[in-house]
Amino acid sequence: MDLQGKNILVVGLARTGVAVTRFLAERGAHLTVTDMRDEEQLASVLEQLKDLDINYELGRHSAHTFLMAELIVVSPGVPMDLKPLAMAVAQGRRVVSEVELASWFIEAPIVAITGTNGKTTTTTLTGEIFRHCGFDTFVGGNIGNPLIELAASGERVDRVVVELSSFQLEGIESFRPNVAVLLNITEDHLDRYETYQEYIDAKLRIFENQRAEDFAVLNIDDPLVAACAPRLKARVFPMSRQKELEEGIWYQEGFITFSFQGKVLRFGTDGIRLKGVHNLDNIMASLASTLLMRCEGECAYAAVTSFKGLPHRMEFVTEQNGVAWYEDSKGTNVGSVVKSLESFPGGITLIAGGKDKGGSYEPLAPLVQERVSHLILIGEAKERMNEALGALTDTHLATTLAEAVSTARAVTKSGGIVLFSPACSSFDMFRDYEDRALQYRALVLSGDSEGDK
Ligand code: UMA
Repeated sequence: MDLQGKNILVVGLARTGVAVTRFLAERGAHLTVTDMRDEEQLASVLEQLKDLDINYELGRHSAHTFLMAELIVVSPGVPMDLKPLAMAVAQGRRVVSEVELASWFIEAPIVAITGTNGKTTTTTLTGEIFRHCGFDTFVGGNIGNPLIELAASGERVDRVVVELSSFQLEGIESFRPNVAVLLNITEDHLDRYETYQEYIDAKLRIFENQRAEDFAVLNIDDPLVAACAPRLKARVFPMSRQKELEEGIWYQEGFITFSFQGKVLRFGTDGIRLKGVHNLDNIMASLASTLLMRCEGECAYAAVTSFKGLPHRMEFVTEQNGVAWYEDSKGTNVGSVVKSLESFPGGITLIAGGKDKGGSYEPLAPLVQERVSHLILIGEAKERMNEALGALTDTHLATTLAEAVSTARAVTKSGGIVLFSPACSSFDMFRDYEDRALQYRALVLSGDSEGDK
């Protein structure tokens, strides 16, 4: 697509917006950039872009600016029902997400991965397998580095692995992955979507432009995922931990079996370092995607066995006075915390809470009752979580994370586990989930030095 002289509006100027702006400016587009944050709040970002000729509309979004654009590129964090955006769409303006824009300039085969949980682990592992098997691979998307960075670099790669959120999928038109993976769907982001169905519909758009020669890797143990199979144009490649399949990938009694067009490969799971039943889904999805895209079994398996997992996902921090402290700051929704609680048989002190996304906390109730000895709640969500879960176990409300950690230290007996797995996003009290993780670790580790005194 020729961008020279085109009137393009970029909405949102954080990580995605900066990369998109640079990419478009370098291709001669006539650019306007708008963000609700003002000049002062964006000072460091504006500094990075000061060599470019750009019109800015900061601290507000005006309908006029949106209507003047021939093409509007939105960041994932910008809701599509934003009034000026909705007006622009109604008047026939073209609105796309950064992923859609990037895909116009990418020729390499794409594996796209979505689902409520496990996306980042699966995306990272899929990238590791491709690289280990000798394919030059770009890994990006919701994982942190926008896909447009690949287009901007002009680099030629053999494979692209992209993690996609429902937000990014909302703004696609022709984006077509050669392999699309749907891991699972549970309630999330009800602060952005009016209904759970809207969230599901956004996720399912990953398959929208696929053709018969493409693959849809589906976790058929999840009824919502399995239900979409009959409607897909791509070849369905099922995965399961519950049943043996004629063709697909499945787990049974210590072995993962991959079967496709008469080729059958078996991989033992004993040698795999990544633990937890939910990780079997992530591993199967990664193996399926890479084996379907010309990786050899032996080489793919070698990459799986050497993979240690991701930061901020059920990370062991330290042991103090017989208490093991874990950090799971990436546990940003209820489904993810369910998986984390399932990893321990009991004796858990759970620190949870943060920015409330409007979903139900009820799915946590059985596990809280069975395995959580103490529940410590923080953040905006604490009252609502307390209403749903507070009566099920010994529950404390804390004003700060420091207070939560010190309460956990006081109530957890030797042999117990303290798990920080918020079930919420971090933006009420922290910059992001990484900042939240680092603050928690610092607070926990300060207990190490107190113990030395
Ligand atoms: N903004 C406006 N108007 C609005 C709303 C926001 O101008 O109405 C501005 C904000 O002031 C801010 C910018 O838009 O300056 C924020 O954009 P953004 O939220 O899209 O932030 P990025 O840094 O570009 O990060 C995004 C993804 N963020 C979200 O989806 C919220 C990152 O996913 C992703 O890694 C990055 O693009 C690169 O692709 C993060 C995330 O939290 C990890 N994702 C959610 C999740 O995983 O649950 C979906």
